Amino acid sequence: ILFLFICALIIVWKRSNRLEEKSTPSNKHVFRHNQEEYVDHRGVKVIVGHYIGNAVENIPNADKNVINRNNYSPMPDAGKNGFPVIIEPKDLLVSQQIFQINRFNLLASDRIPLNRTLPDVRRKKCKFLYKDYNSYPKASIIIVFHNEAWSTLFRTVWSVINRSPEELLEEIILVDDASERDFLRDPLDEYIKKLPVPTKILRSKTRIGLVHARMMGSREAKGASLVFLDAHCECTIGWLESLLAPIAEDRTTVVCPVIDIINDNTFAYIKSFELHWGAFNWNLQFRWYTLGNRELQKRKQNITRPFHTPAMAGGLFAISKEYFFEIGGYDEGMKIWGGENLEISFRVWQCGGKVVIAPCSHVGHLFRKSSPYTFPGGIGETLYSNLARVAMVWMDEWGDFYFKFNNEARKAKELQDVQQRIKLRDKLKCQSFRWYLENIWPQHFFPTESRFFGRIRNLEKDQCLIKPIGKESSNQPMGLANINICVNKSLTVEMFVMTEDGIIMTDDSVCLDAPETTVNSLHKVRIMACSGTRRQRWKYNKKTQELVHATNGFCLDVSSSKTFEDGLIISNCTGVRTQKWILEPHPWK
Ligand code: UD2
Ligand code: MN
Repeated sequence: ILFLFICALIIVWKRSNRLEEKSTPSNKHVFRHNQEEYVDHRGVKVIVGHYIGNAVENIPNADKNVINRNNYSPMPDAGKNGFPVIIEPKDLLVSQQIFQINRFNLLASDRIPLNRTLPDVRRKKCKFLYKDYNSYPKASIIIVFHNEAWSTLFRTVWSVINRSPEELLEEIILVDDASERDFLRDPLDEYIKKLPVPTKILRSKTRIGLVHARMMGSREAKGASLVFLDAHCECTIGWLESLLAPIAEDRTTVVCPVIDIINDNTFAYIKSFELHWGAFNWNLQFRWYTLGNRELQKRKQNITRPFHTPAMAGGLFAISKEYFFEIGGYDEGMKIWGGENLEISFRVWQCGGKVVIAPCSHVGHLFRKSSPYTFPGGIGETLYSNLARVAMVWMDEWGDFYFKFNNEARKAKELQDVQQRIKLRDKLKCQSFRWYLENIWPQHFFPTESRFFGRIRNLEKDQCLIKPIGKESSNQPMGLANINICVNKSLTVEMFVMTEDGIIMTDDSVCLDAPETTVNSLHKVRIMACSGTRRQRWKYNKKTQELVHATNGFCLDVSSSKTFEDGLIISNCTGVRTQKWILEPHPWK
């Protein structure tokens, strides 16, 4: 029986993969769950990444009646305490079909009670902190949605109601961004009347996107602080007081929770790494990066204290209402989805505030691999116009860098009018992007005037250092560094930055890494998460054209062994041509 069961599972799993493939749009802007794994210098697997969704116009295999019905049908113990929901084989096919509606396992979600329990995932010390409710600004919780499922939306709402101190909850504001589902209208209106916390619903007749929807909610809010949530979150105990306390201390602090993961298939609640901060890569995609050594040491001294983050993920944060409007709310030139998280992060930092992550506040978010809704105007056009606005208003020279390597954004740029936002920047007397990079994110991997930026070419092979990309890189154990034919175009995968301290790095905060001590004189060179440690330091000798590992004096070399052809190694410096490198600068502005 067990054997048959396993066979059934395998068959269904295979089918599900096929279903997924079929539903991937052939749109040229397909954005994947852009998650990559690296093994860092300690041998710990590090996942950097964030996805930007891919929209589909139609929902394959899904019955329109199913879409339009609220099928919430709780089973008392399903998903209890954050455990995964197991779908029996007989229901698997149905669950896969309706997966397409919201791009998560709706069948599983509909079985989990709206008030399911969740574990207390905080560090023990957190439990004794944040008790001074009277001094914290009361919160208006703002949840915007477009075509959200009933069960995820109201599990968000109930997690707020059940796990927030009553004294701190002013109200809940739901903003419906032109949803097309009937159950989100009258049934919802009736339902929220009965909730124990004042809850209202605002509706937009036309699709306005999340920035405008959040602005709509903010303008109506009565609380001294605004707390934004996506419509598929679950808050855990202690989440709200630890978000509000830093605002009471300094009203210009914008506070994000640690974002835990709700699995899109099983709805299991998974605690995520606290040792991350939010930033972005050369394409302005938001990414989580591991903290460097110095940062880690600082954190260890007080692990409950909110720590700085260069950028926020976007969906989940608390801010003083007064301060939110003072610094210009959101950029209302932004459409539908994307980019607003970087815009508000840059603006807050550059204009005198700060963005922090409160380690005692844990909120689960349902991460999806693709986006279920349409992007009127096209997904690429929407996202790139939003990002173009960010670059034009806030990034100065690094905006030019972004446009240089990003054709779509460069096209979108022409259509943007950002005068109002530039005026705002002047009015608030904000700092430059250089200031931001130097002071808020000194570990950044962008080019500067004092760094080399360009190709690193091997003299013997006439090949260039290349960043492992795509799937191949994750199959390659430990991200081995490689060289490849130098392309004549400006390809970012061939671009490297070498800092004054000899760190050779590239996009997504990955660095050229080799062991400090070597037993024998042949060692593979890897691409790993930048750690700021000595094993990632190199010296370029202009005269001999050698790239020497700073700690052991070995030279960067190209392997000629059959099993590791064209892979990079360090070996005894002998003056051979495979150890000679040309640093070919590339104009980045
Ligand atoms: C992330 C953020 C999200 C937002 C986005 C970039 C987290 C956990 N989530 O993507 O909040 O910052 O990056 O823009 O950090 N929505 C509307 N109208 C629309 C589109 C979306 O109301 O036209 C709602 C949607 O129903 C959801 C929220 O906006 O409640 C965020 O959208 P998402 O969940 O698709 O974004 P996500 O989590 O992929
Ligand atoms: Mn979301």
